[in-house]
Amino acid sequence: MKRIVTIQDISCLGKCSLTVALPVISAMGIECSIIPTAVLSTHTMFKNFTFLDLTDEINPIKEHWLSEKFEFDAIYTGYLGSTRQLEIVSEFIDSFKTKKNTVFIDPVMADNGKLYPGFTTDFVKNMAKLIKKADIIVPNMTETSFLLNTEYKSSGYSAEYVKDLLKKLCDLGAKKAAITGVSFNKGELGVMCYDSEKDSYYTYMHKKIDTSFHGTGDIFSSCAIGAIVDGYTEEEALSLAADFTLKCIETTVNSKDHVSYGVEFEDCIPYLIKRLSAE
Ligand code: PXL
Repeated sequence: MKRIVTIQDISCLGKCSLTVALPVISAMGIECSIIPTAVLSTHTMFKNFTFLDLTDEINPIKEHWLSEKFEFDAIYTGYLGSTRQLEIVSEFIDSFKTKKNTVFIDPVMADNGKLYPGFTTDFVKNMAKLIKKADIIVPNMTETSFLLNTEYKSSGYSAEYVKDLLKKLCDLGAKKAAITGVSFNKGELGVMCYDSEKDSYYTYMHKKIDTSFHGTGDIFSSCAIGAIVDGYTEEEALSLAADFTLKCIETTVNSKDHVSYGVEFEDCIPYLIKRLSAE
């Protein structure tokens, strides 16, 4: 069985990070090993969330795994909580990177033009260093602007503009970069990707639903890395992940008692499995 290790927090309520990665990756028929980086009562959209830092557990877990000679088909990092954690995760990647496996880095730290609570420009600089280790990174437009230290544009940009951003992201050291939440026309949203080794671009657009929910980035990333490990090309994986995320948002919007702090992805797992068996 294929195996992914994902390194991110547990937000005990509010579906995101590990509470999304585990069910989505498992549903795709892939073992999901985890390194929890912190335990929070909720994600950081809520006030007064608790935060237990688990940074000191990462190296002991790594040492044990090395002694057992465990291997991973992918290393997928999400929400990381501190500069020190970034350094330790960087060493973890060095220890478990092989010629064949995929390092997938989602530089979770910002959205809608702003850093999430608790993140600093020092963290951003260190995230820009971590992504040198990535086979593929998947920042949104806001994270891209922080990584490149450029202005954040919420709309009114061209495909050429995004292509330039993608090249600059790969200049930071990632082999491939995909920017999520890209929109050129009203009512349309999608993902654009650049492969620096092939010098080729890929765009996948779908309809835009004008509501935003927490955790959708984690759903996208979990599905994308699951599909890559399942043998999909990066392009196919990104398209599937975009479709699945859209399906989760549509389903949530259509649910009478939905909340803004997490999408109803559970109801969309059968869709994902059907797509996987059909393709
Ligand atoms: O979905 C990204 C995410 C993950 N983990 C925590 C968060 C967020 C986004 O805000 O707060 C704790």
